[in-house]
Amino acid sequence: MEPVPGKRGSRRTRYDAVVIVWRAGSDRIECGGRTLVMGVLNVTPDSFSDGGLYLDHEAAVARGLDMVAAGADLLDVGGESTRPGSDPVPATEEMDRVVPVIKRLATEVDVPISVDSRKPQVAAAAVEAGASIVNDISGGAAPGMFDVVREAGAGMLLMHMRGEPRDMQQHTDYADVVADVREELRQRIAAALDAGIEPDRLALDPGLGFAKTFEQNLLLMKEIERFLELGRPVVVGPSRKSFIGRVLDDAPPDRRLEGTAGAVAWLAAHGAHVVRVHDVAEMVRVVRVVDAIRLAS
Ligand code: PMM
Repeated sequence: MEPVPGKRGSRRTRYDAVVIVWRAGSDRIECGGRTLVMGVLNVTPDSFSDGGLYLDHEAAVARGLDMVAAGADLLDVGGESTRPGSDPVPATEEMDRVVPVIKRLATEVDVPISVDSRKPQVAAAAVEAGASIVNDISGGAAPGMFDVVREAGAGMLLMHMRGEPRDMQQHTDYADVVADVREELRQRIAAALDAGIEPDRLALDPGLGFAKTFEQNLLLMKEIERFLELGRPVVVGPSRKSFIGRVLDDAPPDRRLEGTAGAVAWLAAHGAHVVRVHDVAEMVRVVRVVDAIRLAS
């Protein structure tokens, strides 16, 4: 059935019941039915909301298993904090953090695993260890990253960012944030296709909090439907981010659960295919209710 572009008030909207398959290794991830939940597993000492909790490999694997038991559809394993102002971690250290965890999880869970990394060496080692998706916050900027993805037949999540985590908050000058981020993502898709990656391996993320001001984060969420026009699965990561804290009178990361639920509910209701979250059990329950309403007929 053809979606009806932008027709408010009609029974069909431009986003419901349009299924897109995201291929990643031998995984086929169906996007466009119920909202999928990607659980965040940061094996880092310093991530903004869960840094230090899962640096120990056993604790990280246990957390991954818990998230799957709580209903995570995907797991995203990262070994480098990318909070604003953070410095890069050497590739060897990042690999030491994520590879053993991915290796263990890949044998113990059925859900696709992504590696959250900008480094081709880390991505290659992670895919070898059993990850089927490369989640790259730089949208594949590093030379060789697209080659790793193509050769492995991996899926790729292209996130929008400008600059580096160290200086990204100095690159928030947009004429029209939604149009500009969408256009810059379109260019990253074109670059990935030029490098020989198959189109159905790609998914997109507007990169909340990465080179975005408070208002820009809100606008990107408000207009999330416009990213669906790029024709690939849309992943969004609002979880515990500072714009939620700012709305809630400067609530710290551990007091942003309900705010995250509000953002997740909005995104699920407006067609985001995947939400990337820390609080999997709670957000699975949020999207189940939103989806029951959205998909009612
Ligand atoms: N946010 C963080 C890290 N990686 N990857 C994607 N695709 N989207 C995001 O919004 C995103 C990301 C920020 O840190 P966190 O791992 O603590 O959420």
